[in-house]
Amino acid sequence: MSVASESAANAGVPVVRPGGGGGARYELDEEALRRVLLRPGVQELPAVVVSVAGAYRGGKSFILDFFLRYLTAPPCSQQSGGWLGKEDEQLKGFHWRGGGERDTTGIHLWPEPIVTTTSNGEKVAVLLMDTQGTFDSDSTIGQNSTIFALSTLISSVQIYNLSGNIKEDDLQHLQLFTAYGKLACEGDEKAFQTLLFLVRDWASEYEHAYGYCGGDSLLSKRLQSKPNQNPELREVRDHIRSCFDSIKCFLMPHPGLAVEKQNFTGCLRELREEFRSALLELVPSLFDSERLTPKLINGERVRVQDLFDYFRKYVDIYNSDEAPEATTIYKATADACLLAASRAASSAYAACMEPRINGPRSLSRRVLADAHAAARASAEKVYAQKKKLGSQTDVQDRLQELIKELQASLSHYELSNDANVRKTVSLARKAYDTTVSNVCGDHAQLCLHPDDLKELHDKAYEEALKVFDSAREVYEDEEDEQRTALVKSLEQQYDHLRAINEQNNRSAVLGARDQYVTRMQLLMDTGVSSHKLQAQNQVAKEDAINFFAKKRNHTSTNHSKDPYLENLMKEISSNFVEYEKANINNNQRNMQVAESAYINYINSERESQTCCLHPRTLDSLHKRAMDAALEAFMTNRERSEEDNFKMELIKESIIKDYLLHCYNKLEQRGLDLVSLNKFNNEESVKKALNLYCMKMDQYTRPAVMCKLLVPCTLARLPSYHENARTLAISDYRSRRRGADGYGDDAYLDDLNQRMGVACAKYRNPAYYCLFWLLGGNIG
Ligand SMILES: Nc1nc2c(ncn2[C@@H]2O[C@H](COP(=O)(O)OP(=O)(O)O)[C@@H](O)[C@H]2O)c(=O)[nH]1
Ligand SMILES: [Mg+2]
Repeated sequence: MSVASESAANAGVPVVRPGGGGGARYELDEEALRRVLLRPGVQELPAVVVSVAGAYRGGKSFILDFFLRYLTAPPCSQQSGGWLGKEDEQLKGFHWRGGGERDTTGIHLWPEPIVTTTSNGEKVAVLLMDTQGTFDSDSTIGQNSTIFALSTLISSVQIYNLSGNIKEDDLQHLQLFTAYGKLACEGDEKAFQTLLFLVRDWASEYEHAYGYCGGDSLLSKRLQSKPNQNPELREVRDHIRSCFDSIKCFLMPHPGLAVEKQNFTGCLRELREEFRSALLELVPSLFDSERLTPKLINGERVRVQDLFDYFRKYVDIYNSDEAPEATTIYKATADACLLAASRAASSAYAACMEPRINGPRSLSRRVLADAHAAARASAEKVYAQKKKLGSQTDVQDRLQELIKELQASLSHYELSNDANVRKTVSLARKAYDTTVSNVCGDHAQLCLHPDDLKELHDKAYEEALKVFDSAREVYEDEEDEQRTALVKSLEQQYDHLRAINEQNNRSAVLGARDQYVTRMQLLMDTGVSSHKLQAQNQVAKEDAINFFAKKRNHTSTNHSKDPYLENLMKEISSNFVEYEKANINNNQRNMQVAESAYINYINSERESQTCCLHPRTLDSLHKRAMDAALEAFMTNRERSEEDNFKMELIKESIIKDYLLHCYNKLEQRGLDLVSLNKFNNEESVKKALNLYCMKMDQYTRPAVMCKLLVPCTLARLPSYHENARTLAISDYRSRRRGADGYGDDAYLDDLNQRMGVACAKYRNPAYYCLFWLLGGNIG
């Protein structure tokens, strides 16, 4: 083993730098590269290229210098471990004390390839590569991707120097670098050879031991891809595995507190024992003659001088317009990564919203707004927690996009919620209608007492709101406009039902009144007794009430006041007043008929106004005329009645009621006849008495004329009296009508008595003397 003569340099040679001159993206320092690679005696040898890549101040140069110590140590000390150096020997080689300053990012090569021999005696040249990048902005990530990709393409062992642990973003960066590296590869074979995760300052030795042993177990845990794993994470792992032939991991302990001191020289005594042991395990694993890994491209060993061409080729590719800007790739990856984060956030949002929207209850405006706010907050949290590539601007922009998408989702959920509200409202309205239908299936037939309708509405309203409230989520202090609208529509429905109810109640009243009228009309062809009319009124009224009650829906309860029933009663009362008037008219007509019959009868029996009758004859005539009148009165009634027995009763009642009056009238007329008859009889008595007196005067005239004849006249006076009396009685009788077979006749007695009195005058001589005294003849 030998070290090239120009080993005086104590720093790596920068061969590739980002942002080179002449518009190229990357600058290849061909001169420097030639100086390293095209050395006689070395350029022909197969190359073993070990690269250490990672973030700034990660201890890369420091560890590279131990690689140098090993490679430059004599074989015996390589085997004994003496290669680690003396306890106080300062560590030299790649410049490792960065302090506050930062080395330019890019690829640095150790100026002299180190020639060594493999176990089968073949000479190979080992090239040490220091690749440093920063990951603090889009552009540097873009550039670093290229630098890292280049170093991975060129090296046979890529050591990914990480601090503390293999973190998720370390894997994501690696995915990006390797994806970019793959761009420059041809064929389907694995693009890269060996990857070694070198985890510095490993602190969880109890969990995973230092060295390869713990490294392997940590690695298998980190690179494990599980079926139920987030697809995004699984993809990163699958990709990394697909890129490398071999992947290993080594856990380095912390070197010790001395590294933090300003005067730290890197000499052995300043390093922890664990760190030293780890070096003794790590470094030979890379450079031991048994384990050297020559660089292969397409299965062919690559010579040192070939690397020059590869460097040029790869840099050209990344500088050409065909290759996408690393930034673009990075951006694409970052975008995909941001998209994945935003998808996860959207899913979180949906996971919060779906159960609320698809739940059994529709949400009020405020509840929905709050649900959205909460879901959005959890989405934003998920987004924030996701590992993301990309600049702060990209992260923020994607977040704004996400918020817009969530807002759009909200509109979608609002529509669903609206549909739910409509369903809720329709269920509530149905509950209202069903409650009403329980009382009256066909709402058009609704006929209830207004109080019952109000009660029914209240119950239906309560049912409807119960249904609505149970399917609605709303804050206690919130005014729910959907509920307000429902309440309004239920009130309108009530108004509608009230109108139907009013109409039906009115037509029930009309129907009932017609029922009453029909029944009452039966009595209106003829006059009936008031009692009968009252009885009929009662029956017709009950009929009407029953009719009205039947029209009412069966749950109608009894109320002390029923406006419609009251209306019906009023109608019936006013109708009854009319019927009473009509009945009086009918009866009066009947009475007139009866009266006419009476008069006709009397007139047919009596010859003239002046005829006088014996009072008993008159009485009997009156009774017969009365019968004729009654007959006429009753005949009229009988025509309209059907039941004989009932007819009899009616007759009775008629006599009792109207004929009492009628009788009186007829009696009055009878009485008039009596006084007329009395007058006629008295006149007849007077006329007969006059005739008697006239006759007696004739008989007594001679005695008046001559005193001498007085005694003779007085002697004949009884016979004169008898003759005159017979004449007078005959005259009296000639004026009488009808049968005269009555033994007693007061008028005749009166006539006889008055003729007796008159006769006494003629018996008195003074009667004659008076004439004489007066000196003359009376005749
Ligand atoms: N904590 C810690 N520090 C280290 C380790 N190795 C080296 N250092 C210190 O880290 C600093 C940077 O080292 P350097 O090799 O220049 O880092 P580079 O920028 O990655 O090349 C130096 O001061 C080293 O002493 C290590 O394994 N752990
Ligand atoms: Mg360094």
